[in-house]
Amino acid sequence: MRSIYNGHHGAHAASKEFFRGRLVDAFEVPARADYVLKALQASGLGEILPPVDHGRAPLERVHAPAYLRFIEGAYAEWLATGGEGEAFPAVWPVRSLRSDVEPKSFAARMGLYSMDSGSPLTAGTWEAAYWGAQATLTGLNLLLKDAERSAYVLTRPPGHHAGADFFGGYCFINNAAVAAQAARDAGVERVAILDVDYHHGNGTQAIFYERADVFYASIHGDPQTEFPFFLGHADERGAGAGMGFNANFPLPAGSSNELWFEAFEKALDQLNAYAPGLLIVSLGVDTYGGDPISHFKLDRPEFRRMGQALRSMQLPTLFVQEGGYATEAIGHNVVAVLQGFEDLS
Ligand code: SP5
Ligand code: ZN
Repeated sequence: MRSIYNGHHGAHAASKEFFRGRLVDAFEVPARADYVLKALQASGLGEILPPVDHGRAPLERVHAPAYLRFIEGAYAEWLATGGEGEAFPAVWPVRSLRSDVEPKSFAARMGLYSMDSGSPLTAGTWEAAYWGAQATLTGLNLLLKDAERSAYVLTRPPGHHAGADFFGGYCFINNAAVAAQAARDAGVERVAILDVDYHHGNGTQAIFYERADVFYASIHGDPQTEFPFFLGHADERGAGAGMGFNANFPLPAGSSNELWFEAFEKALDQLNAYAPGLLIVSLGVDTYGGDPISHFKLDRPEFRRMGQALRSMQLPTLFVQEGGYATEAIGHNVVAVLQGFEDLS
């Protein structure tokens, strides 16, 4: 399996994030990808390629152009308005407030275009996120143009919490959604997205919620207690034409591996029944027992088993890196999934 490595990821380097009203050390750090790269190189899984630039158009198929322009210029605005260090929002247009008028105030636009205060925006956020999307499109092309069976996209910041016009949960551009839309635009009739990150991919779900051509399924910590809190319940099954093409499997924090795989198999069954032409895996490995911010218990053997089960779907499969915060272990966990998929030992 070949990989695409977003060599620009280090441009997005936050040192702190807000948690319980204080700045704590950031969890989503460049070392995450550095460790995965090291493990990939040692694994002998296959070539590691740089991204090809596909331009802005495929990003605008998913994200509002005004949102992308905002992210691109936000850090310069932050500095120009007297901001120092990493940029955070502090005010949001929640219920009864208007989000259809874009305010002039930078602070107000930070809120308009975000969902949390835990996702620092830095000088190189746009560069890293832009090239992450390009890396994902490059990986997709290995499947669509070169007819490869699978590819892995090593990138950060992650993507699945980012909506059409907001950032949050460490995510700015929704790489999996960009790839799914690009696959549709290239003629793939039905695209399946399977999100195995510990957190529900609220952005991905929302982007495709009313559509029948992209099926989103996710196994994640119950939003009653786990981020992103406000989406990811089992009764969210899609709307309008998309009814029946969204499947959530929330599990209580602390759930056993047995429960996790039970839900995972149910998700695979639903995706199989959908008969997709392509599978995109939002590959977060924050389901790892040693993850510092999550509460499932998977370990190497389970990650390998996950990869083996994904192979049994017999679909062209694009793995896109999402979360995973046990920095030194991430690489081994990712490689275990990919080796399971390749059925290598
Ligand atoms: C892509 C992804 O996995 N995003 C996750 C975003 C989670 N944001 C909330 C983090 C809360 C951090 N809690 C720290 C607890 C330390 N004891
Ligand atoms: Zn996560």
